[in-house]
Amino acid sequence: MGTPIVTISRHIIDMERQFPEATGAFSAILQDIAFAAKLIAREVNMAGLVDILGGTDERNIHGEEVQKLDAWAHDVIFKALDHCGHLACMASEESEEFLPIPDKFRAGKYVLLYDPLDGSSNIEANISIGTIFSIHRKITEGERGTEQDCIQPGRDQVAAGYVVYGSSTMLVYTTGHGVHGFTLDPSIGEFLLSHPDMKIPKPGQRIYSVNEGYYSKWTSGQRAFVDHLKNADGSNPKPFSLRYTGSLVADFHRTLLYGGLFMYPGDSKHAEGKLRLLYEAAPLAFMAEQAGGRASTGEVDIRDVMPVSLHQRIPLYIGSKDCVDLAEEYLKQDVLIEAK
Ligand code: AHM
Ligand code: MG
Repeated sequence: MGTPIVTISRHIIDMERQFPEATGAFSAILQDIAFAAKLIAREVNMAGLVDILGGTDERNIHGEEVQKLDAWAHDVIFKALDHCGHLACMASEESEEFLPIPDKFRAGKYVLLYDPLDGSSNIEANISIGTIFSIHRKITEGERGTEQDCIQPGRDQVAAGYVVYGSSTMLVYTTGHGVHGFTLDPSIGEFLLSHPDMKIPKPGQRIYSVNEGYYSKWTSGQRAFVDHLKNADGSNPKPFSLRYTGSLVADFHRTLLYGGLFMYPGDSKHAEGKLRLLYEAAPLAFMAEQAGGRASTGEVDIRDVMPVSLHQRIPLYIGSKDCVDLAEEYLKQDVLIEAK
């Protein structure tokens, strides 16, 4: 007998069996997310073939161009989960307001937050893009969810994960019991367990990942840190390698597999950086922590930040614990430099 083939459904059910109090709600939500991911994977793979590329005329609330596939993925995830009966409400990076469950459907006790298609500006270049999600418990009274249910600290997440649409499609998730990765076998349409209990390697590869084009806008501490990593200041025996795709899920996935760190710092123009706390930073922080790594704002753990609004941005330093710790040390020396 060879190694058993574990589908994502079997894995979720097996995990849930270990917890007698589990109701099955969780399995159902994760399975619906996996279903939506398959639909999105199919569309992403077809993107070069069909007339689905290019932007709509609309801009999202962050002032960025919304590409058709983003809007479509937003709808697909909502519709895959609105009727499951386990969600009180949802919130998506592509929607200004939180998303109530339609009145015609039963509401449940969980809340889903998602970034339907992160890194979508990379679609036409065939660079990997991704979906990011996290699940919280509903915290307010009443049958239906409210915006307040969506605005919770990362520390209170009950599950998080992402899907990377790359050379293969992978779904990676945690419920707080390790990080597990599944690869989509397109011939049978199933996610199969390919990366059980993922850990960021120690020592990890010496890789840093950042958009260094913003160097002139960075603070002195941020500049000093990157100068150290690449040994521009002569302080590092061996320079780190730089890898940056501009697609957070792809950059994080590599960091999870190889180690090193990804960062999207604040700068003199955007003190909070670019990435969203609830849709991007907090879910990946849960994954990093479960894989033995860390995620920080540069000052405090991402998971401890109490959000104040749905679309709030936050600086992000994430990956191997030693690298994130070192970033924090350098950032303590920060003196803000005027933008050039
Ligand atoms: P998006 O949510 O609009 O796709 O933007 C987020 C993306 C991340 O995937 C990536 O890390 C970052 O934007 C890249 O930004 P930049 O081009 O400034 O380096
Ligand atoms: Mg995004």
